[in-house]
Amino acid sequence: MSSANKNLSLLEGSPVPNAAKYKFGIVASEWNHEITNALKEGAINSLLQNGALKENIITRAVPGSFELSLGAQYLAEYTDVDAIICLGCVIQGETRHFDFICDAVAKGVTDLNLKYNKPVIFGVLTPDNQQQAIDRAGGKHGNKGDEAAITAIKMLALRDSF
Ligand code: DLZ
Repeated sequence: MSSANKNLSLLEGSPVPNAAKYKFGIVASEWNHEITNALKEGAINSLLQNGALKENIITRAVPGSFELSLGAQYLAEYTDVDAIICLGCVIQGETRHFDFICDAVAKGVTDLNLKYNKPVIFGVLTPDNQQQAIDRAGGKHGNKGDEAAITAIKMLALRDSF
């Protein structure tokens, strides 16, 4: 997500495996909801386009990106999803709040991957401003929710390759 020029959904790479047999959880932040709703739509559309069944996609909301880790943990603990996609948008502000939230959610999500041995995808935008967020939520740099969904599918196929 760091490069302005990269749009994973358009990049050439390995083909996206079929997702029909997998269950997905999506947890999205209500902060910057116009952005996170667009990310969620992108993720859901991408899952469906790659074969996932609508009934195998569970979505939940959390108040802010800081809460994404616990929301994802609830999904891992209380449901049988194979992978979880965390979607948020933290816009750089004038205080260090941005750093605390980003650091916390990045660490929380990383820990959940290892704790549950499941893909927990970091679909959190960390733009400098609203326009950069719009550009990455269905705008000129694609939809990072779409990328997060493809990452989840590819990680599940990787697991199944062992
Ligand atoms: C408090 C806060 C601020 C200032 N900015 C954002 C933001 O840009 N994006 C986001 O997802 N959440 C933000 N929050 C809310 C925190 O994530 C969290 O919900 C609160 O600190 C309560 O734990």
